[in-house]
Amino acid sequence: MKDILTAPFVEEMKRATANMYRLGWDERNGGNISYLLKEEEVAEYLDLTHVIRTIPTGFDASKLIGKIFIVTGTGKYFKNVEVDPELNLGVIRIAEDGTTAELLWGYRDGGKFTSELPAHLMSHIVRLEKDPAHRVVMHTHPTYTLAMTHIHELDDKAFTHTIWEMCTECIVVFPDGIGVLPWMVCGNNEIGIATAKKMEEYRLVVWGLHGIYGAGKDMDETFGLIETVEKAAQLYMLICNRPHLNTIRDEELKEVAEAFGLTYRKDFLNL
Ligand code: 2HA
Ligand code: ZN
Repeated sequence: MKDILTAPFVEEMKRATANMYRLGWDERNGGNISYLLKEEEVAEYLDLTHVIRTIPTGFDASKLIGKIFIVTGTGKYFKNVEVDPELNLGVIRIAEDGTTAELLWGYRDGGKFTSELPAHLMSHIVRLEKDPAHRVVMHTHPTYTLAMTHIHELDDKAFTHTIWEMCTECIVVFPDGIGVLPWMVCGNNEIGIATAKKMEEYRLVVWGLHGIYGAGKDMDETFGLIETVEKAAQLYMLICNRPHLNTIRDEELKEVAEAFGLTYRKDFLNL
């Protein structure tokens, strides 16, 4: 059995959390990541018959029975993941009952997975139905995206349109747009259901006055989606109170989307 601290999936979690912390997105215990792993890759590092303990999830994830995830821990700080992965991360498998997580590694201090597990697992279920290659759900508190939710209308079309307008590449990176939820209480099944509903249409879901969710087929794609939104939101916050001399017009957004042969949200343009 190989040492799990050398596993590529642990390394990817360390790198992602460290990057996000240093970008200033994940203060204190802010943010969480879940990453669906392949059974055969985990079996190189862990005895899959050895369950350390079981933890109730509080909701039914029957569609994910037997699936294994590496997940950031509740109350744990992104800045500490790279220093002590076994304390701050856990590898869990959804048990036969669909409502229990079997801990295979991690949460060494008796801890458990992120309080946002409902939003993560419900999003995984929806995104896997859209794309069997889907793997990662990431939640974070990027500063400018969050700032933008204070001053911008919280509507899918309006928000996506403003972000697309900020830089040419945005429509190329997320032609499917951004879903937006109003302020809601976090950490419960209700926000999980609302997030997953948006994930039927989008890989990006903004939580008004809280943060953002991204979903993708690997860590780079998911991180890249969020950092592109954040870059555009930063541009918006830099220019929103100045006269706009130039803008990317809707005909030009259409031109870019067509030049790249993309299926995009045509109904989000005013043409
Ligand atoms: O895990 O970000 O939304 C801490 C959070 C909750
Ligand atoms: Zn959060």
